Parts: sequence; structure tokens; C-alpha cells
Amino acid sequence: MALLEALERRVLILDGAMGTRIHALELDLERDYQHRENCPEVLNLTRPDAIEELHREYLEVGCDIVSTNTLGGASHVLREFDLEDRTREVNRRAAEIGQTAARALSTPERPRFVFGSIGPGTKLPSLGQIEFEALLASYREQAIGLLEGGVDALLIETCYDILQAKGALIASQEALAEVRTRVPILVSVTIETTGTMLVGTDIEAAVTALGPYEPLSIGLNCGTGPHEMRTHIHALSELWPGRISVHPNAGLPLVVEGRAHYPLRPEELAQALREFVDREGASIVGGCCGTTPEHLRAVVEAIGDRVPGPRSARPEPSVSSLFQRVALRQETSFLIVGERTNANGSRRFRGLLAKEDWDGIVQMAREQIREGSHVLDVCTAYVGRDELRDMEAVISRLRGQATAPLMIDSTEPPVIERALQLVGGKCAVNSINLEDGLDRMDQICPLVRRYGAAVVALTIDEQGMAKTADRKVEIARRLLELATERYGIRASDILFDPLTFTICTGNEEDRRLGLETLEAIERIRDGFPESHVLLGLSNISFGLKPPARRVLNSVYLQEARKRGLTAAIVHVGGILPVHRIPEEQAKAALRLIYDDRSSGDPLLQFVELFRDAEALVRPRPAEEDLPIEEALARRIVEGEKSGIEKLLDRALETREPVRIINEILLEGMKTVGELFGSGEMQLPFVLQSAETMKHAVAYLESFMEDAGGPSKGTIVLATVKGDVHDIGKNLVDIIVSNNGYTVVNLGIRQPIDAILAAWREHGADAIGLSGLLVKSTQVMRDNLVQMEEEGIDVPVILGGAALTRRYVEQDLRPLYGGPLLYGKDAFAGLHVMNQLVEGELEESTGPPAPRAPRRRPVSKGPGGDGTARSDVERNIEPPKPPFWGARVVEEIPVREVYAYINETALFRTQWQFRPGKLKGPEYRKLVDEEARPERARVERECIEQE
Ligand code: THG
Repeated sequence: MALLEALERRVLILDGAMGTRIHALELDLERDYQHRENCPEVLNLTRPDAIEELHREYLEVGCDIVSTNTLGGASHVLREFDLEDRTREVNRRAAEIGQTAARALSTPERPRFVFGSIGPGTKLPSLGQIEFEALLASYREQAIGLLEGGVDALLIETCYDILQAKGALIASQEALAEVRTRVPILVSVTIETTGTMLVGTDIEAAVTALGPYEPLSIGLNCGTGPHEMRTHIHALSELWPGRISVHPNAGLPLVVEGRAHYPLRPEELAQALREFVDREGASIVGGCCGTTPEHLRAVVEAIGDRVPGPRSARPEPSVSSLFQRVALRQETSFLIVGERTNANGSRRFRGLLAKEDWDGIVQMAREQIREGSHVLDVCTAYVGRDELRDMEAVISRLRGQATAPLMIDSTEPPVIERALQLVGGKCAVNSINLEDGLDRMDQICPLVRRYGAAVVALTIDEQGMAKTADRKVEIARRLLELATERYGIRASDILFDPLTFTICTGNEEDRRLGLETLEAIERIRDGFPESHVLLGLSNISFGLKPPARRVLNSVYLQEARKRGLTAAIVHVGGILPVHRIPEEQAKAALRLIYDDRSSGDPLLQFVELFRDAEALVRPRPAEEDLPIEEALARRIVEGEKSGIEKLLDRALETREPVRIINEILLEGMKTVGELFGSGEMQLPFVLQSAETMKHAVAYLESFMEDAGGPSKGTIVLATVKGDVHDIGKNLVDIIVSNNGYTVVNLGIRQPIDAILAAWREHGADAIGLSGLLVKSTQVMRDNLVQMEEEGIDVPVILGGAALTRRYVEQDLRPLYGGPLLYGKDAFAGLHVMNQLVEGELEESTGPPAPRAPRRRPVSKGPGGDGTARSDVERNIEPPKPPFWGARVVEEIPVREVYAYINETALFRTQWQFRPGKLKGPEYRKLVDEEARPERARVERECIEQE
């Protein structure tokens, strides 16, 4: 209570390093350590006086909180020193030592606190180095000892495996229940210089996984100094509405004469922490490795009685994988849950399961992600096989080899629990219902809570599956009340599934089932706005032949989305964009869905249509019969890349590779842009087209002659953090690299630190930031602010659909000292690069940039300069997330591309150089183009659509 009151009043200061201080004491290996070298925890038993003295030093300089000497105090760590049996005692003693020191300096106005430190341990559960249950047992022992010794809070710190952090959290909660006490739990993770936790988790994914536990605070410690933490603290502050803690190292250590030397001076640490307090609203600050009482004295002085700065967190209900967060509400799409990793839903999956072809299953999962699935539904229930064993085998592979969060689809509580124990991210559980009254809920909801998951809630009750909208809504209300009130699940973690049935049986009573579901979707959306609405889409069409199913599923999906559907379990590859469905079929599907009998039986008509449909689809000329131009362009528009090489080979017989790109492929992309602009093509299909384009260009590149000459210059391209859209960026890549420049394409979701690291590494001349989402414009702003603070002035080009010239030039330009350019489409990047190398870069306003802006960045930062790391075990092979790393595109001069793109640049996510201060003909050409009313219309529509 006193702790919470104190936190209400002001920022609290945590102590500094313990480990490095203990090393400095040079204690006796035999007497003090009892031959347990590297086990500082034993000193709680043998040298309580020395530990108390270290605490007192921190309290005397004004720290509010000391943390116990128990970083390695979990029993699985103490086992390595033969101290496992004394786990409780070691931790209890440590807490008592802390309390003795704290009480001595406490006053009523300034109480001091003891946090029980719980460290990362020596084993990574996400890599299978320790079983989850064993991990829990170990941390439970430690936490019980700390609580018995009277700590004011439990501080789970230096987490580098998010699954370990979850384990420590669960164990701590259990310990609280066992000791019958209530103290807050705080969690602090370690983000490496790579920008993620050791196992690959970024801060947003970490917040997503930890958030459901509602700890007193989430924070960062160790790994790096405060500087490297900035972007992560900022992201944390945006996403996490609770309190924030920060205790960094005293900078990145340098090895001087064989010893780690932490370079950050006390005032520098204090200054950085004060910024976290003022700007990001941090509530608890202190130091980690390399910080001393002198550092903390400076921190106390700098922070004084400050209160945390204002916060404006925008929490987003999400799920996560080991690697990344996925929002349950998608800005430009619905949450796509891949249906194929399901033994009931895919013959291929069943076959792989039967053969125990685990790699094949990983392959299937990745295919679904490539197709656009955000989340994967996983079900291993298959008669004659052990569902639990299979789930374990599948999940333990997918967790490290697929980037998407998982939806655990099972009716068996033990299977669900086993899966949840394996995943460091935040899963969704599929599903709960009220079929047996509360029985199922009582088994599954506690698991959802315990493992911090989201949950799918089916509208089924004691009377069976709800068929009318009224019943669906009524059951949804009951499910929501129970889940939130009885089990403490947050409404924002619930996805209602109003279950659709097939409307294709021909039974009179089934015909309106789809309609009732649509009605229920709308009423659930309106009635329970914090929750989400999901459907297993393919159910609607059971009984029909595959071509008819695809059409009905696609049309029904569109109708359901209009009514408020936010998520669907689907096979993305089987969804047709409605613009590609012949009008007659789409209309027949609508009549079927709405049970429109005005022109006869809609089901009969629909089925009838597809008897001929095969003929109807057939007349579409076969690829072989089409002129090569049309065949290839069709491939691009339809986003069909498999086997496209054969077509390209055919085209290569008569054309240069460059001309194939210019004259055929880009023509296809132009059509895609037009379809998208007019709303006839949805984003996921645009992405497939872009993917096909990329694939084709990569193939053609192998036939192009090397330019031979040196690169004309280098640009780093990236889609900003939190954004996955990269069509525009990839087009810039194609165009710029084909004009003799080196392009370092970092891919999507890039934090600014990674972008700057690439800029330094490659000595790039410019940076291009891209992003489609509205929130990406904010991220770009933050990035520029950070670059400015770091004194960087490399030319930056911003591109993306949500940007406007006004925003870039009027709002952002004043924030950044270097040249800042608004790129409207693909050739803007090329313009900038050309101007850069000619030293003629000009912004459209403000004074012209000085000549020779090809300032090469000075290489600095980790690696190569003797920097060393903190003393955490690093001899571990982290799982490799299947990301694409940096790619350097070969340099090929393709002059024509530029001119060609110039003509066809209608595509809205392409970039275009700001036509304002360009000279001569280029200027006029661009202005002309801008003035084209057609173009303006398309743009306006795009912005409105956003
Ligand atoms: N709601 C919730 N969960 C669900 C469903 C739901 N989980 C399972 C199911 N329904 C959703 N998953 C699928 C998966 C596949 C198919 C339908 C639903 C499907 N498969 C084809 C078939 O069976 O004909 C393809 C078979 C193959 O490829 O071999 O239709 O509603 N919460």
C-alpha cells in the first residue's frame, strides 16, 4: 500500500548494479563463497553484512528501492551450485537483509522499499532448454522465499525469453496465493542491441504477451545503455497504459585491458533517465550493470520529486508470436486466420501429420503466412492419433519457425494447456461455449487467464448452436458476462463467433441461416464494441463443389465485413477478390445469401450456374493460347506467381529482360493500381500482385548483364516499424536499383535503429522510409525527431499512401535538419538519388542543400571496436525468425524504366518526387502530370478510402 501511495506521489528511484559491485568487493572464495564462484546469492547466507552494506550505499544516496541479491535465486539456477535445497532460505535471507537496510533509512515521509529480484535464469524455455512446469516450480520456490522474507514487491527482471517472463509471472502469482499475501509484481525485459529480446521478441510483442497479467509496471533493463533503449521505451509508452520502469546499463561496455568498462558518466545516465520520466512518463528508474552509487546520486538529484510526464498510451488489443504483435483489429483488412493447419480442415495437413512430416507442416504454416494470414489456426485432432503429442510436436516447431501468432483449436483442455505452455507469445484459444453449461468454461477460461491468451467464444449453449440472431446475441451476452466477471478475461480479448452453417443443404429451415448470422454480426459489433467478431468462413458453403464454394465464401465474406466482421478463419488463397468473380455468379451468390426467391430458387440457380460455370470459367483463354504480353500481365493482375518462369522464358526469346519489365510487367501493375484505386481490388490481392512482380523481376535479373561499373550511390529503404506494407517501397527498389544504384532494402516493420545501423554499415547516401498506415506517419515523425537528436542529417525521403505533401513539408520538415523530401511515387527516389550524386539536391522550400551531400556516416556502435557485452550467457543459438534480412540488389542500368514509369505512375503507393523546385523539362512534366484530373481523382479516392 505504502508503495502504491508513494508511486502516486512521484517517480521512485531504484538502486544500481549489484553484480558488478559484488565483484569489486573481492571476497574470499573459500570462506565467503564456499567455493561457489559466480554464485553471489550464497553471500546472502555467508556475508549478510557485505550485502547490507551495498544496499545501504544506494539508500544513502537517496534511492527509494533496493532490489535483493537474488538475480540467480531460482532453484534451477541454485542447483548448479548445489544450493537447490536452500532456495527458500537464500531468498528469505536476501529479503530480510534488504528490509534491515531499508528500515534503517526509512522515514514516514520517505519510506524505502525492497523489491525481490527474480532473474532470467540459465535456461531458455522457448528453445526447449527447460520444461515449463519445471520452470514454474523453480520460480515458485524463489518467490515464496522472497515473500516470506517480507519484500514489498516482486521484480521479474532482465528477461530475455518472453516465455520465461510469463513463467516467472505465473509462478509469482501462485506464490502470492500460497503465502496468502498481496504485493505487486513488476516485469522488466532486456532488449539487445539487435532491437529484440535474445529470442527475437520486440517490445510490442513483449507488451502484448505480458499485458494480460496487468503487472504494476512493464519496463526495460540491462542489455544496453539508455540511449539504445529510447525507441523501445517510446513504443512501450505508446502501447502500454500502465506504469513504466527503466534501469539501463551505464552504456554499452568497452573492454579495456580485459575488463568491462561501462562508459556512461553519472550525469549522462541521470539526464537520460530524466528524459524518460518527462517525455515517456516513466515511474520507476534506476541503474543496471556498471552503475554505481555515484550514478544513482546523480539520478536522485536530477529527478528529485518529479512526477512522471503525461502519458497518451493507445493500447491495441493484440495477439503475438515469439517475434511480433498482430492487432486483433486490422486497419486495412480483417484479421486473417489461416485455416489449413487443421487436421479436420485439410487433407494435406492430415497427410503430413500421419507421416509426422513436421518440416512439411512448418512449410504449410509459412505458405499461409506468405499468402497473407495474420494468425494460424492449429488443430491436431485426428482419429487414431494422440492429439496432445501432435499438438506439442507442431507447436514446438511453429513457435520458432513461423512469425504469425497461433490460434489453438482444440476441444481438450489438456491439449490447449500444453500448447499454451510452449508459446512465449500471446495465443488465441479456439474456443469456449456454453454447451455443457459452465463445465467447459470452468476448464478453459482459467487457462486463458493463466497463460494470458485471447479467446474465441462460440454462440452455443445448453440448447445447442444458436441459429437465430436473437439467440446468438443472447448467448454472446451471457458468454461476455461470464468471461469477464467470473473469470477476469478482458472484453477486448474475446472474439465472438456467431457460427455460420452451410446454407447449401436445400432444407427449407437452413436457407436463412447465413442471413441470421449476418444480422448477429452487426448486433454483436454494436452491442459489444470492445470485443471482436470472427467466423469460420468456409462453413457457409459446405456441400458445394470447390468452384462454387470459392465464390460463395468470397461474396459472403464481403457481406459479413460490411456488417462488422473483424476476423475470419479462411484459406486466403481460396478467396476471390469480388472484382474477379463474374457478375452473374456474384449476383447469384447474393440471392442465395439473402434468400431472394423473386426469380426462382436461388440455391438451385447457384448450383446450376456452376454446372455451366466450369464452362463459363473455361472460355477464359488458356495461358498458352494468349499472346505472351497478355499472359504475363494477367499473371501480375491475378497475383499468380507459381510457374511464371516458364512464361518469362517464352518472353525472353523475343525481348530483353528490361523490356519485359517495362513493357509487360509494369503494365500489369498499372492495372492493379487502377483496380485498387477504384475499390475493385482489395489490399491482400494487391500484395499478391506485388509479390508476383517481385518474383518475376528477381528471375529476370539473372538474365541481365551486369553494369560492370561501380554503384552510383546507395539508398537504404525500409517500411517503418509497425507497418507491413511494402509495395511502394519495393517498386522504388526495382526502379532505383535498375538505374545503377545500390539499394539496401531492409523490408517491413523496421525500427529506426535498424535503419540507421544499415545506413551506417553501408555508408548510404539517403534513407527512404515507407508506410501505408495512418499511424506510420506518426512513426516517421518520431524517427525524424530521433535522427535530429542524434545529429544525423542524411537526406530522407518519405513515401506512403497516408502521407500528404503538406504534412511532410509543413509539419515534419521543421523537425529535421537534413534534407527531407516527400516522395509520391516510384521515381521520386530515383530523382533524389540522381540529384544527390550530382550534388543538386533541392527541397521544394527552404534554401538549397549545399553541394556534395554525399557525407558518409562514420561507422560506430557495436562490433569491431572492442565493445563487449554484459555478463549474460550468450553462447546460445537463438531461433532464427524467418525474416528477410538486408538485401543488396545488383546494380543494373535500365535507363528506360524511368521514362516508362513516368508515364504509368498512377499506382498510388508509388513515390513521386515533389514537383516544386525541379528544373526545366522535368519540372514541367511532373506538374503536367499532377494537373491531370484523372490522377487527382484517383488520389482523392485513395485518401478517402484510407
Ligand atoms: N469457428 C471456429 N473455429 C473453427 C470453425 C469455426 N475451426 C474449424 C473450422 N470451423 C474452420 N476451419 C476450416 C478448415 C477447412 C475447411 C473449413 C473450415 C474446409 N476445408 C476444405 C474441405 O473440407 O472441403 C478443404 C479440404 C482440403 O484442403 O483437403 O472447408 O467455424 N471458431
